Amino acid sequence: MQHRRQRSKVALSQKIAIPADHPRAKSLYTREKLVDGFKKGLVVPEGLIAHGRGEAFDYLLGEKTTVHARKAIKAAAALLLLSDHPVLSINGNAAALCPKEAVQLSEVTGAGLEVNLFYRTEERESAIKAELEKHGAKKVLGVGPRASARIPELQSERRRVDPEGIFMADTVFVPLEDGDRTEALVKMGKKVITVDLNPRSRTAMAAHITIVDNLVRAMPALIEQARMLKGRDRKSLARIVNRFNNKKNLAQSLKIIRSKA
Ligand code: PTJ
Repeated sequence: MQHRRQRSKVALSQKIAIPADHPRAKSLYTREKLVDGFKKGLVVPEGLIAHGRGEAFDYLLGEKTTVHARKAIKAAAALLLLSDHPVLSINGNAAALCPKEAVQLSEVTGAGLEVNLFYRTEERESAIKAELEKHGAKKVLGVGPRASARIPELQSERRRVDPEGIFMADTVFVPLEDGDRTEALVKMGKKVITVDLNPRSRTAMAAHITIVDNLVRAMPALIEQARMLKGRDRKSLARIVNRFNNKKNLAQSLKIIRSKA
């Protein structure tokens, strides 16, 4: 197992292999994935900065999935399963950090996969689509002329969405998102789930369910929860969602961060 991990690290970084027993090995490995994604044209330089900001919060959270994040993950899995037309919105960082998990989550929950970029270029759209397809995606929405619908009152490139995807979705999963679009999606009447290490970001506060956790830990946990909850009746799933209080959950995550800062 260790041997396999070492090998993949070497493959990711042409510079040096990260020693598996390094105290910050996981964090360094995640960085390498992003740098690799940057070199492949998936991630923008700004995405590297955004990740650094996330790392600071993660450090204060103890770099582990908290009990509060677990509650949010359970509620998010239940909501995705309850939704008629859920869509996972994939940006550059998400494509670099967890392409396989994005495809798996879409398969377990029946959610669509849509490329949506703040720094949108045709090259990046195609590179992200290809990355998702490499990991098994059969249909990728929001690329090229498909992104023909517009989110009202939004000026950034994130406004361009697929009429068969985010535009008609009842629930949108938006990891590492900017506040403007989250607020616009909520205004459109959609349920919004996010993963954001900053519990004070506008996205974290505007979403219905915010998972305050690192995307690289949250995604596998979300897939596991969705697998466990799949098959439960709608009443039981709705109870899980209704019991979740995002405001309270964010306050609890913030309390942990404050206690360490
Ligand atoms: O690929 P594009 O063009 O769509 O651009 C993507 C970025 C990430 C550059 C863009 O969405 C952006 O600028 O994001 P922000 O506004 O910096 O927000 C990113 C949020 O995600 C911040 O609150 C970070 O703390 C948080 N974050 C960063 N890395 C992670 C994270 N949250 C969870 N897991 C992470 N790995």
